Amino acid sequence: MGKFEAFVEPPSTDPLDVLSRFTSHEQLERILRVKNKSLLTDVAEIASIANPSSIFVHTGSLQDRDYIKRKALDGREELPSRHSKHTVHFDGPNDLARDKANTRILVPYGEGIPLLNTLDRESGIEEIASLLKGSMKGREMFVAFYLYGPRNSRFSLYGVQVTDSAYVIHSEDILYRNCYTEFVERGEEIEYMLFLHSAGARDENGWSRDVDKRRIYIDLKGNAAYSVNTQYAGNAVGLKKLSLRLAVYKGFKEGWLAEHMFIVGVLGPGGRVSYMTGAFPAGCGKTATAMSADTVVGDDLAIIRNIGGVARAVNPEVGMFGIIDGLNPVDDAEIYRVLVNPEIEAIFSNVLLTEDGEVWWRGKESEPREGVNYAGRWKPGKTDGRGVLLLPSHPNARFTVSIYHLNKLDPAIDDPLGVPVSAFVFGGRDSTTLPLVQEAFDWFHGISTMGAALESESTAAVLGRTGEIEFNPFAILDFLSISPGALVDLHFKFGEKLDKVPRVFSVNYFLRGEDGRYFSEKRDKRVWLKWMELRVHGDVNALKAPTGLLPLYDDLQMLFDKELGKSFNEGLYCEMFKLKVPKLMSKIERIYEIYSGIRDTPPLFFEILRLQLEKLKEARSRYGDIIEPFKLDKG
Ligand code: SPV
Ligand code: MN
Repeated sequence: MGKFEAFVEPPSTDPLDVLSRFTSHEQLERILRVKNKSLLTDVAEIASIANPSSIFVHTGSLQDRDYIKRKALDGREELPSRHSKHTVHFDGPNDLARDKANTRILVPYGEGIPLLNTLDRESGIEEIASLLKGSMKGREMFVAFYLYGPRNSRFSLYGVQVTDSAYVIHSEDILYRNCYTEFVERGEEIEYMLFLHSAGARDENGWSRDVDKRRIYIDLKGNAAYSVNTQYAGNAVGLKKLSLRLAVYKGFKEGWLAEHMFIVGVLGPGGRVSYMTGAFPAGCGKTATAMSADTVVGDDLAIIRNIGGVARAVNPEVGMFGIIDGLNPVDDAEIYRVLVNPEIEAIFSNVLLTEDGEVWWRGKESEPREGVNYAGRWKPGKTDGRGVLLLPSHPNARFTVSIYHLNKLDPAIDDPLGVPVSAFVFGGRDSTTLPLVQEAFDWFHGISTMGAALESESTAAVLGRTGEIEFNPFAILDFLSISPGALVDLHFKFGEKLDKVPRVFSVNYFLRGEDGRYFSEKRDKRVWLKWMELRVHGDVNALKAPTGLLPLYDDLQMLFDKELGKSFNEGLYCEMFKLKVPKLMSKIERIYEIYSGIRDTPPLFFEILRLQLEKLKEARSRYGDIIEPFKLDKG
């Protein structure tokens, strides 16, 4: 009995009979080597409903990888560029980002999850089955197997992707480790996440035509996700963010963390390495922060478990799907070098592809020339229907490359036990309120006032308006499958059981002055990381603010000089670290109010927030509304 059994007509017979209708002898052999009955049933049911012309089973071999790339080009899902290893993919003008409104968690009838977009499971599956009906007619259906984590690791999960898009599989070939072999060797024992995707009907450009019927449903009970009428990777690549929701749910049941976090190593005195994980909403400098560290384990996702009392993290991915807009050779030297190397395989999405085959994005040294982009033909000066200038390359344009090309790749990338985490960092896009960096008083204070209280202005990574301040706990609200209250509780309990509890920090690169100018430059990220590293080891002192511990001016001055050869004046320090008490109080009040409506929030969380408010009130009566950092005592 598969997930779609009720929708197969005539009712499914033996999956083998069904599969043999869609497969050549060779492909049938490949799938039959995977001895997992429920998987065969799922694939057979999907094929009966979607009716592809054939099925291709990806074994992970080089030939199969080449076949997928060729299919992506033949089907014009990817366009060639001047360099044979660089291809360009366009999602279509109405499919350029994650679709929050149509992404839902399927739950039992009558149930809901606070703040999440849910739908009753039966209706959701029925809707997907009807949208899927005949959707792969005339197209090949690909079945591919990927690991979500290192090989031979207790952290890792397994995913099976079924899709009619060669671009989706090509992306996954870059982003994840293939595990067909593991499925052949131990198929029956493997518990897998199933990802079903169809781009649906396509228009003359190859873009999904029925984006109004775009649906992304996450089926917790079935350990599956379904996505139709879309191509944008955040909606379509199952192992990316659809898997994250399934992992969050599994982690919640089993007591570990699936996070929207980078994992980096920061070098400290004497050559020590301190690993940090950092949660930032999309478009808030997460990849850039990762690249500014000394070593990189991951730039987007982390699975963190308690191993012998230590929080250890692995990156479930081996590639990056990062924002390319603005990447330039000065601020982003590490990744820029990879992206302009013609020998490195890369997919560029929603950039400008010029007539002479150059891939152009904002940040390239050349000027953009005529070509095609996310909205069709483009030339300098082109406007949209309302007279607004069309950007040559989209703000959510992205690159897909393997992480193994980074010079800074951490040697532990494939370690089944991951790396020990000594700091959790939370960052958002907040122009007005939080100081540049601060350290929490302890785990519970940090989880409550930094992780659970994260707010950030919306960006182009999600369809809809940008620049609006949004509640985004742990920078993972878009990828949650449990209540934010339960997530706080999970973090509390996770920390409680550790012998070595990570320190918690918040950063805010986006703080601006009244003239709208950012106080912090892109390359300053390195200084904030280095300060945190010194704090982890108790090497520098800090100022005790009511909301946390702040850096001393002298320490930052030393780090700016040492890391960037840059002077750092006291006036700027004051702007970055002065506390605006009324704004900080309103933030805590807003957060308190939100969680008051979430029943499973632990009582300790409210206690911490009340205490935080008390401290802010006391400070206000002592110092007034604005507190200059120089007035604070050392902590
Ligand atoms: C994000 O939006 O957080 C991303 C890209 O990392 S996506 O795959 O769209 O989620
Ligand atoms: Mn992300």
